[in-house]
Amino acid sequence: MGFRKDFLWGGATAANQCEGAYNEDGRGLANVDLAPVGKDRAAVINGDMKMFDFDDNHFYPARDAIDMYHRYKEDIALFAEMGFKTYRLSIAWSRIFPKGDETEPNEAGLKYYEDLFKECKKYGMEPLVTITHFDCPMHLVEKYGAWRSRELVGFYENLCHVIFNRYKGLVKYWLTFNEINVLLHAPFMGAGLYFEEGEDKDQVKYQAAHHELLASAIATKIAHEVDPENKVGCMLAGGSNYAYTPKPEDVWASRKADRENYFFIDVQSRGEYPTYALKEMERKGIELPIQEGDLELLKEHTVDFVSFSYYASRVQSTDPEINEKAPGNLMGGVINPYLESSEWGWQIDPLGLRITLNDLYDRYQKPLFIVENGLGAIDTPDENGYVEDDYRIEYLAEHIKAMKDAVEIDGVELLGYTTWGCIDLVSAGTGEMKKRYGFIYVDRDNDGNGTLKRTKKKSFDWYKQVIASNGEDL
Ligand code: P53
Repeated sequence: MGFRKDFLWGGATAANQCEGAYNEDGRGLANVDLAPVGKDRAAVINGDMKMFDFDDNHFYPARDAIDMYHRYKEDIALFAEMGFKTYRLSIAWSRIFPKGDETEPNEAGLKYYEDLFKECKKYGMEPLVTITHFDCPMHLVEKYGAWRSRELVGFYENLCHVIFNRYKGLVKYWLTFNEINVLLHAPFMGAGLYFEEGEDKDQVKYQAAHHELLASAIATKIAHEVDPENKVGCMLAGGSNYAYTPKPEDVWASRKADRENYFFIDVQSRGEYPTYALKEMERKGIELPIQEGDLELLKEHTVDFVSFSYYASRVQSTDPEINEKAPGNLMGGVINPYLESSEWGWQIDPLGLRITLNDLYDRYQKPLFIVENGLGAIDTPDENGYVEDDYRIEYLAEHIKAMKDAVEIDGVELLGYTTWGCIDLVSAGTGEMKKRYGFIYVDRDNDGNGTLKRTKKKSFDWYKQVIASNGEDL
């Protein structure tokens, strides 16, 4: 009983939230570099405020982030000390193709990740690589309008050819697009989409979605051709929806909210556009730019496993009186009166993780992988820089128990679990440093001050013991 012997315990990061070195070794500028911390961030990541270059009135935290670009050896050594079996990270597209549409890759960028993967392997850690974690080279944004253009499919295909060949034997687990459904909710961050005045936003988003889905299928195809050992997953911003009451209208609203998310995964995992979505698009006058051969590609190259992030469940209500929105919840929904919230208002629901695992397993019948989960909290180090983060330990322990129930009691097939932000990093939603998820504290604040020194938190030793006991000792 318990977790499988080869269960992949580990942690997760994304290039733009930890690497920094935004203009070193030939790296090109990307959309994610241009999301400032503070009040304008939401408008920028939504594609409503044009931010195609840096200005003096904003602070851009991704530029330097936690400087992992230069410190990855130290950081990976710490992950290894915790006993990580896997480390989820993302490739910065613009390190490999600085503009995105070149034919020849940038060797310095390729070499960087090769060294990093070798460093992981040195400790027996399996890299789990997100090909795009919200990033898109700015040149592709400016010249082609990012994923609204079909040409992006070809540029992404080139990227895949290059990385699958170069990292053959070093990387086996791949994710095509991080939280692909975020495209609908934060389109500039999710897919580089900035909207011109008068544009039909829904049309642009679903058109971009088709291109990403196609690119994902092509990536899966190439990955399998280059190395049959490769395993490719899709990645959903997960968290099942609940009905606020048993009123059928509320139940229906929650089902519809689930489907809006499943839309992408339905295509990536089942290989077909679901009828409910096609009908909805027809009603809204949205046209998918489907060309000959597209549907066959989607059908033939479905993913090997389904991965997702889980922070909270969501609640839908149709009662106009129940309108207090759950804060920080990109996907909308109202507050669940039965749950506690984090300092950022994200509601804490461990059982919701078991529910989400079951929903996804019932729907797709493919192995699952939880690739993000964790608590963003304010940490206060003592005079030695030590953080006693019992709140984080409690959050993670409860969620691990729930996932264990899903495995042991419900029989869900689960490949692994990587906690989000295993080392403190820049928040995607807010751009803050003080929203911390890590087992390792990084001395840096929201304005970019600090020594960047790494210090183990209390949760560091705790997670080490969780991994050593294969999830028994919580
Ligand atoms: P932060 C919400 C908003 C933005 C990105 O989020 C999100 C979510 C959660 O659904 O997705 C993931 O940093 C994302 C990570 C991100 C993490 O959630 O806003 O894949 O890049 O850091 C946590 O607290």
